[in-house]
Amino acid sequence: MLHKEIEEALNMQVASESDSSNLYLAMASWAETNGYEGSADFLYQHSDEERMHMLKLVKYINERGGHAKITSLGEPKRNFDSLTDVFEGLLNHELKVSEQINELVHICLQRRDYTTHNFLQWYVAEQIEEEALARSVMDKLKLIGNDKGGLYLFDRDVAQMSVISAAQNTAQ
Ligand code: OFO
Repeated sequence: MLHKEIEEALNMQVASESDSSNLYLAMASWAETNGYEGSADFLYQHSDEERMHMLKLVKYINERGGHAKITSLGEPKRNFDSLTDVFEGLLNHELKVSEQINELVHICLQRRDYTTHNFLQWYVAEQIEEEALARSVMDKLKLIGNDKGGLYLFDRDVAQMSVISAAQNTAQ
């Protein structure tokens, strides 16, 4: 049975993963309507992954005798200045999520909930992959700057980049 504090913290994370999914969906929509098809593909896929992260939490909470609550943190940002603005936003968002996951892990240790601690290791590994991916995308964009040809090639190639999901590397 989940401790109330842990159930609440996990439910906060459900909302956060849903928020991530919506933010990346909004970014995908902006990219698609601004002619960046490759970036849109990348972001649509990323949005789907975040929804999967949310579902995994929902199922875990319910399996452990809690009640997963479906809430929303609000409407995501709709307009972006550039692709750099989009991917900088993505990197910063992932850094924030990593902090949230670390805080969750910390609460589990305080409450001696080693089962949830073990469950959360999947998210710890996933955040390492996602931060690394977001950083490498940003490094490419920094090199390109405002070069139109470079941005065209970036957009063509970014669709092939995806998180080598920790899910595939660890037991699923
Ligand atoms: Fe759910 O991993 Fe990104 O935010």
